[in-house]
Amino acid sequence: MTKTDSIHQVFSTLPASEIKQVIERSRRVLVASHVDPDGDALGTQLAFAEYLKFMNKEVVLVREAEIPSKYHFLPDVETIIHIDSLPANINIDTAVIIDCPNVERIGQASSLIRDSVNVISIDHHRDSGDFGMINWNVPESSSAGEMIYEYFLAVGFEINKSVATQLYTAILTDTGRFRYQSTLPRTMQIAGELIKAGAEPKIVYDNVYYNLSITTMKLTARVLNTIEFHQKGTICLLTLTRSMLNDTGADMTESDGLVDFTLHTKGVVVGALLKEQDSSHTRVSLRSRDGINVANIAARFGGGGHFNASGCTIPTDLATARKELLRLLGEV
Ligand SMILES: [Mn+2]
Repeated sequence: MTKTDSIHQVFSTLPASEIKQVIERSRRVLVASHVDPDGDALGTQLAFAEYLKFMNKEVVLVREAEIPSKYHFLPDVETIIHIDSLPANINIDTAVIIDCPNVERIGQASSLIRDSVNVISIDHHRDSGDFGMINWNVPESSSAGEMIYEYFLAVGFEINKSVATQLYTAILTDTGRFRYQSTLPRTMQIAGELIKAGAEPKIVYDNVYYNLSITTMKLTARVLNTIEFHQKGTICLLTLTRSMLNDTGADMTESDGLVDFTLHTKGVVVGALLKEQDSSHTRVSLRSRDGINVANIAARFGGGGHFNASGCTIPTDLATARKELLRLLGEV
């Protein structure tokens, strides 16, 4: 398959008229995505809701966690209501589930899906299951955002500035800022069309990536200050201690993404961030490139993940965990 073939892949499997027919027959539609929402989940949920409103449908958007503040700029994000605030007897007849390989991923909202509900699944995960009456899955697609764009194009839904912003955010974040291999010519064409329709790249980018809190930046500075290189500069280690959290006022969630700094250096093929949980637990996040499998390393400590990104917990204090990890990495 050449890179330009992906568009055919998406279109050849797109059940646009089937999806549209189910929606036309519906009265009240739930649009759900995975718990711990990311840009792709939130952007596509909101964009699809706009389309449903255009189709004169009642829309139910739910969440069970807080929406990360970097996504608060998304148009209409406040229309996603907490599951506890939903009327108890709300009856939906259709559920559109986006970016989820199985129905459990939507969390508590799955309790709204009774047997009579028509389920439409739109997803791009490799391990996606057929749990709906319509299952549209394109693992080659960069993002659910890209798939929703193709659907809107197929049914002739005109994209306004809000929808363009929502879908652009979905694609930008799920491609790692247009960096992952899933970024194909078609991905960039769609991004271009979304800019034409009103998405503002700088505004989206600044909100998502250049909007960190002072505590996060202070924690980043402290963690970067611990940088070590081993094995002739092929291994990079970063360390986060409990006292760094105390000193900066940051919490552990603010360490998200710090491990990625380990691969910023030329020559480094394995990176690890060691996070002190307590005196007998150390959390380790691992990253790799050049065909090195860090899922194996995480598995040695009962963890798991992907070939190039994994994690585990070592049941020792920080100093011992560091030694154990370096010994194992020395054998790679
Ligand atoms: Mn996604």
